[in-house]
Amino acid sequence: MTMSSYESLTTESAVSLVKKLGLFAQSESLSCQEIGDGNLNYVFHIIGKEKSVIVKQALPYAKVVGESWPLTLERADIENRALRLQGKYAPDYTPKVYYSDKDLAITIMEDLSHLEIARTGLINGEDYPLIAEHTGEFIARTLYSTSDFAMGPQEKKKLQNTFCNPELCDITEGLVFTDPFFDADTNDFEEGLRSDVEKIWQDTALKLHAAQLKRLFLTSGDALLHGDLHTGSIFASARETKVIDPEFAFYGPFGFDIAHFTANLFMNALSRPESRREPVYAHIATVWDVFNREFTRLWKEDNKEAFARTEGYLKWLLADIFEQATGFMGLEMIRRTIGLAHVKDLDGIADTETRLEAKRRSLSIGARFVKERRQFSTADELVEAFKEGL
Ligand code: SR1
Ligand code: MG
Repeated sequence: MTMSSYESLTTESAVSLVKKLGLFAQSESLSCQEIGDGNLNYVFHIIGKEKSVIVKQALPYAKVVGESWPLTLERADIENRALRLQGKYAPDYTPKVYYSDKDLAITIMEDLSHLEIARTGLINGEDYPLIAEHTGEFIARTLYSTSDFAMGPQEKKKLQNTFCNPELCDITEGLVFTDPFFDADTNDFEEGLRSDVEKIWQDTALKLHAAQLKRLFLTSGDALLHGDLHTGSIFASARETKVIDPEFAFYGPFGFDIAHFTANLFMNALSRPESRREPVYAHIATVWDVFNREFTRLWKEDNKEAFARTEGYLKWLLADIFEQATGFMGLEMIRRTIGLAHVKDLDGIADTETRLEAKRRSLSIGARFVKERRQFSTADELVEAFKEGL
């Protein structure tokens, strides 16, 4: 079915649509609720007698700001195509797509409501013992499989051309890489942090590092990234992990996705009492171990690069990915603290002084990761530096 023009769905029209598509019988009584709590989209949860689905629709503006921030509907198509590719390379960790419509900007997919958004669970004290292993496999497989090494440069460039995503990249370039370092209108921070924030605006060395990392984001095209892999983009349980929402997908630097996952884990650690932080630290070590192991396995199994067996090449590449990821991780911690889009882990700390202290730690540790990224070479060293910064 194609519709020539966009219309935003309501709970009623979402139900009509899934019936019209034959996903449910016309006569079936369905319940439908809009459950989207992200920054950009509508998410309808439709439940029938024997099955349920999710209908996700992109809005022509950023929900987090309102209609004054228009946003391309093209992102729904990017998300749908990214989900299908991620489903090919990491099927265990990707929701199934049943239907998509470019004009309506919708994707109808597997209902994951038996799982919980990992950010919510982590805030409520869940540890999700397999989340880091699964996410490490997801990142290594999706990145390696869409890189020059797996696809060869010609095929990769053809795919890269179809994932340009300029508007969503512009959001990241502004909100993550630029605005927090200037007195920009998009910034949003508590008055109690003003002197810490002004220090960032005056920190020329930090700004130079941010500029270098931004350039890497602007110019590298290593692999098809998820592009927004924070803990709110993961559904989890004790046994299962599903990575959702790849609307920011584009060809970017290898280190970006793992950086966002680990930054959001560190910010969750800041929200926990000391006695509950170890499982989060263990996730940071595990995701790096698994990423390195899986990337190495795929590299050795199938590689189109003539230099693949050249002594030292893989080792150098993994070290380079770690260095850039450490910098991206620090930038994500800074922007989630003082930029437009915050995290509930920090904002949800009820006591004002404790919350401000946690946010100060997020800024100072984040800045250290950015500036000293070349000095770290293992996840354990990152955890040690984090502890030193507490
Ligand atoms: C206007 S969108 C704000 C943030 O939400 C998304 O999840 C991305 O992280 C983006 O930076
Ligand atoms: Mg999202």
